[in-house]
Amino acid sequence: MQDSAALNDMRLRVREALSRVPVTDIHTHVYAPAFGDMLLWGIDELLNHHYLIAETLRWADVTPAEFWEMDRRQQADLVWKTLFLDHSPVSAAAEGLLEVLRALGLDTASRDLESYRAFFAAQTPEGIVDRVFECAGLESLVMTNDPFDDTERAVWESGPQIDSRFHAALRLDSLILAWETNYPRLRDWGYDVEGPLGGRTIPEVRRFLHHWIDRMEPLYLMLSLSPSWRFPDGSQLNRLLEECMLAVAAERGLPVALMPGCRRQVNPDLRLAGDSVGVSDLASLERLLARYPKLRFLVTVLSRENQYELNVVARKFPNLMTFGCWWFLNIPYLIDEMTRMRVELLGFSHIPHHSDVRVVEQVIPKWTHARLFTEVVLAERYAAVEETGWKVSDAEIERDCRDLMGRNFWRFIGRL
Ligand code: FIX
Ligand code: ZN
Repeated sequence: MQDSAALNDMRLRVREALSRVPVTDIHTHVYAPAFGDMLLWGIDELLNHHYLIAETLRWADVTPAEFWEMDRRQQADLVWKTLFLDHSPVSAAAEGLLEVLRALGLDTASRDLESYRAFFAAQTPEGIVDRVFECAGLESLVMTNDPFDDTERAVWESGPQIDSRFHAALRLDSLILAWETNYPRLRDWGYDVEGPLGGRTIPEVRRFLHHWIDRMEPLYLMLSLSPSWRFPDGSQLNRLLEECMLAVAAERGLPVALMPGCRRQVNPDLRLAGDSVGVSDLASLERLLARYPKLRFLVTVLSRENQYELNVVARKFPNLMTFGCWWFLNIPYLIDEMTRMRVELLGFSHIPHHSDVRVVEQVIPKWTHARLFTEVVLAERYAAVEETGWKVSDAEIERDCRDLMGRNFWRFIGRL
């Protein structure tokens, strides 16, 4: 049994260390200010986050179709009324929004949505970004960048000056998962490709990838995978994965981020909120890791049931770096469980948190929770270590925290 005074003291030491270490958020869906309206911020965007929309549509007396007919402000009003006034905002997503308001100095007790709107109306995107980076203790973040998104592609093609705290990640779901829909667009852009991957298709897709790597300078290439993904299986998907994505990653010395476990659009009426979860086949992941020992894979898996197995896979393959508590896993209950399991199975050789935020202010609650559970778990583990007579210094605690909150990522991707 751990002595509670010793544990409290250790919590203070870890908290202190965590307050000093810079955070890198390795996967988000926010954009730098140079991307204009693609950077989501402000109270109406916070209320219209798809996590809250899914919760609202469980109560509200409107159909999804009626909801999408409303304008952004009416939608936000409905989310506010349903989740904050008609019921108490206890879900992780709803409470997180209140943490944003509090951190920005707004009075949550007033429940005055119009005063929150007035506050945000007086801000600029650059000002909000600076403020939330400061509040969240964030040094840099990684965006999710899709060349098939017309608005985004136009920005990249205009040669934007991107805030150096925002890094790119080249997302390939549109290319690989939606090949049948999107290969004609490659043809429109001058690539000599064919639907069944014949002729010059593979070298031409590689040429497309090189072009976008040159343009975006991404830190990694990225793909989500359905739970039904199996490897190897000779499928078109795996050919695009191996012969294009992994081949180019190897040529360019880039790591690959894989995200298995998402079942897209189980309820398309909910749009972005309509995706679900399923248990993935991690033996397939093992076979991939074994086939490509020189490639580095960042992996997060969506189902809770896969987490223990994923840690065991990480023990077998140093070319695997697990990261974050993805999406539905990003609730206090599971962040606590997952961080504990990872630290006990892997020590410090993992990346415990990423935020996945879509609205920039959301980094505040995400990183508050990330730090809190890192503190709770590490304090217990350090206290257990010290009970043996071993002593950990403050400098060692800070070193370990720096690794978890940023340095493991930069080292793994070869940029440290
Ligand atoms: O595929 C992904 O990167 C997911 O994180 C998102 O698409 C998802 O909609 C999300 O916002 C989860 O947090
Ligand atoms: Zn994401």
